[in-house]
Amino acid sequence: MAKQTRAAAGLRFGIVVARFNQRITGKLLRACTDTLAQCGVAPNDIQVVRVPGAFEIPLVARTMARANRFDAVICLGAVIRGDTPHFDYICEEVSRGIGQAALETEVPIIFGVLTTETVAQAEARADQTQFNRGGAAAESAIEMVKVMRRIRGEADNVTGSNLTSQNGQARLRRTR
Ligand code: INI
Repeated sequence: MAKQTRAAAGLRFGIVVARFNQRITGKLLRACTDTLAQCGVAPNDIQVVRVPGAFEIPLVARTMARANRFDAVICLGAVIRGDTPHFDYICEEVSRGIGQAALETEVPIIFGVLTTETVAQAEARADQTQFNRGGAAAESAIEMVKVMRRIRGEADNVTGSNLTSQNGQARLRRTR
């Protein structure tokens, strides 16, 4: 269990999570919200929006980012290769769409979407006891909020300044 910190207290996060492959995306979501909570984010400062599949993530992520209600948006999904080129179309669109939304809105939008060849690969990356991409996405979101605030010269009320990761669980190392 990671050490509790208040490093991200007061920050607000939107999470967009795909229902497709819910057995996996549910675990990503759990690790993501657990990590945010461990870093001091209040439950009321987290809004979770569910979408049918990864393809729908970019539109909702962009809309959340433009709403001026979130310091960062975290995207969670699991795209697993099947027998058709469907996988490639979805992966291309979700990655391009998330990247484009972040550049357009200048709000950190984190790519926590698994793109794997097999179900086993996806399960390994959503395992609570191993490296979990949902927890890592939460860490990246906190770090990016801090990075953007520093670049903009804004007050940085986030106390830790270096995030380190252990099994996808956040640990903050205070450096000032
Ligand atoms: N959506 C996923 O999130 N993961 C997948 O693996 C997947 N596959 O394999 O089909 C998937 N398809 C649904 C897609 O994201 C859209 O929801 C659907 O096409 C409607 O637009």
